[in-house]
Amino acid sequence: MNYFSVRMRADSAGQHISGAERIVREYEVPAVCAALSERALTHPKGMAENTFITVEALAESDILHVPAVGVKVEAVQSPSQARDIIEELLRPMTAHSQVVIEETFSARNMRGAMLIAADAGTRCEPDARRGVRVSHMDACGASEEEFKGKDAAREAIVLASKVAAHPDVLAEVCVSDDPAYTTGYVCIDGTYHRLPHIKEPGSDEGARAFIIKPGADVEALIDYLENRAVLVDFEAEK
Ligand code: WAQ
Ligand code: MG
Repeated sequence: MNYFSVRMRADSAGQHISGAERIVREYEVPAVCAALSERALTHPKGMAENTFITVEALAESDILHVPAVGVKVEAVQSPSQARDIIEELLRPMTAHSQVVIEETFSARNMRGAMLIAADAGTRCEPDARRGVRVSHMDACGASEEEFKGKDAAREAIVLASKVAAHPDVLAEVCVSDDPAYTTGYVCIDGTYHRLPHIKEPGSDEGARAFIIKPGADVEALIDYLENRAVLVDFEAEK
């Protein structure tokens, strides 16, 4: 049986509102399209004016399986404490952890993630306003039940697992752009460190940054992040 990649992106007046990516079986395609169009219409950032849904067949042989990252919940009481923990986690990977934090908390309305070189602390994605959108991934064997509505944490773990599986990514920092969603994470060394209270409720902060190994082939990395179909194995967790 074939798999299909289903991708949604939605905007209003040129501003990114929502996006989602799934890999599902043929019989799930109509329900997933319906759920994603509803998500764009009921998004906390506002009802999307334009929603684009793309459905593409995938050959099973094109799909790479990767393990899910482990999850550790950090004890965090405040945004300033969250920043201290991010700093501490990133320190072994880059001398520019403050730059990473500054960039991640000051970006707004990006569709994708920024790429930051660990050695230079500089941005290296071709379109700094858009960033790089990780796509073509899903949880392996995840039921519709588990994805009712938006399970932000589970989707984030899927994305972080695809990203972490590439040898040129050293770490990821994520802050949701949903003003009501104040839990973010740092993923490093195969562990997803959940950080409650990463931002104040009501804040429009929100972005992702991937910290990239010195000498990485950035073009090949972007091709993997955008186009490689990846299923994340959660079996071991259940
Ligand atoms: N690829 C790259 N960057 C993305 C993608 C993607 N597919 N989706 C979102 N981003 C970037 C973009 O800059 C957004 O502005 C930012 O991330 C935040 O996106 O364990 O919901 O969809 O509870 O708001 C974290 C869950 C949820 C923590 C993160 O991100 C937890 C979330 P959002
Ligand atoms: Mg969002």
